[in-house]
Amino acid sequence: MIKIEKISTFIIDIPTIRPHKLSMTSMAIQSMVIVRIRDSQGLEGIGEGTTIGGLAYGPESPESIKTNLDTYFIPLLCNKPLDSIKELMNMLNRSIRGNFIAKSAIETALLDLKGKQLGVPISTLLGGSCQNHISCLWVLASGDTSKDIAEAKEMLAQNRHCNFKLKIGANSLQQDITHATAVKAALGNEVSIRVDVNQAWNESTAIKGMAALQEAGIDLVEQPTPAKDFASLVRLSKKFNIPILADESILDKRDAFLLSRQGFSGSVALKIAKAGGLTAALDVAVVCAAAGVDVYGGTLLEGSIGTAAALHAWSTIPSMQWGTEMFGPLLLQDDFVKTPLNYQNNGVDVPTLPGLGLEIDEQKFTKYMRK
Ligand code: MUC
Ligand code: MG
Repeated sequence: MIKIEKISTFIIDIPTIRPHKLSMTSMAIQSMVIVRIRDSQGLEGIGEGTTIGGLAYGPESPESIKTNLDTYFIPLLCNKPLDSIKELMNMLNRSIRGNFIAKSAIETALLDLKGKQLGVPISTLLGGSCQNHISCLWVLASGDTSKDIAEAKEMLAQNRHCNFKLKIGANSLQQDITHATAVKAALGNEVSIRVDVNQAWNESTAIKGMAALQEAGIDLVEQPTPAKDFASLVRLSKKFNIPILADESILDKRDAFLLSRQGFSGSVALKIAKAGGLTAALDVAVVCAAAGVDVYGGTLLEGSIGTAAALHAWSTIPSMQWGTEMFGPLLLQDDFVKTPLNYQNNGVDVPTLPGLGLEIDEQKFTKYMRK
């Protein structure tokens, strides 16, 4: 019987190509927790647990993810048979509350390992891919309108991305509206522009903001109000034609059920990190499909490992009406996988090699490892 022999965790710090400004923080570096699981045959699975801005985005930080993995997860997993990933994840979910990002890192590494054992990509383990190339937008968040416009024009010229998301909510409403209107006017009607407020508005600000964004031709408003304020999302989704994308509000399938039952008519951002893994994120997609709610492939700005894991999951969803934002690796100055993901033609290819389809470059890994 093949067993889990050893699990190691690392924090990898890589600088971003430019400051990335969100409503709650500005990022100059991304810190990724990497999990390496070795089985009794000597094969290795890798996983990633990553968040944004330390504790600025949510209750897990890179340091807490690593500590909790080392202290609580690893003793539960070591020496366990690798027959059923579902049973291992059920065992973790029974013993450990929350810690969704850490759980996502573990499930990714287990799936990578199982895929390598069987010689199939993770998408096959999840039932099979419906698409091998997935659309991917770019997030403009330099904090400067003219820089954002120049960046978008370069992406359009290279055919690298044709849709954009603006990070707003850190400035006054008037400044944000002026910014979004200017970007939309400069890029034109062919280009889809969405905004992410990251919970920064209350409902009355959101009413003013959404009216102005709708007028400016913005296509989608992500998480305008606080995560727990389901009632405002429902009211706003009924009041405006411009659709709302629920992000921080929806962690798991129960959130998706409760929000849609209250009459929410927008869309939902899926993230493997929010849900606690690939299968849990796909469960959210199933609830959304049953409720007639569109889905979108979201990121917590993971590097190549977390991004590839999500791509395998999203590839099994028959249709993602809003595409994805799996651009995380492109925001980093360097990578520590031997062959990075292939971004082309306004999207990214789903890897096809066994497991995640990625291999660690050990020299780079050591270079960026937090000592
Ligand atoms: C979020 O809230 O959507 C995704 C892209 C980005 O720039 O930040 C994230 C998080
Ligand atoms: Mg968001």
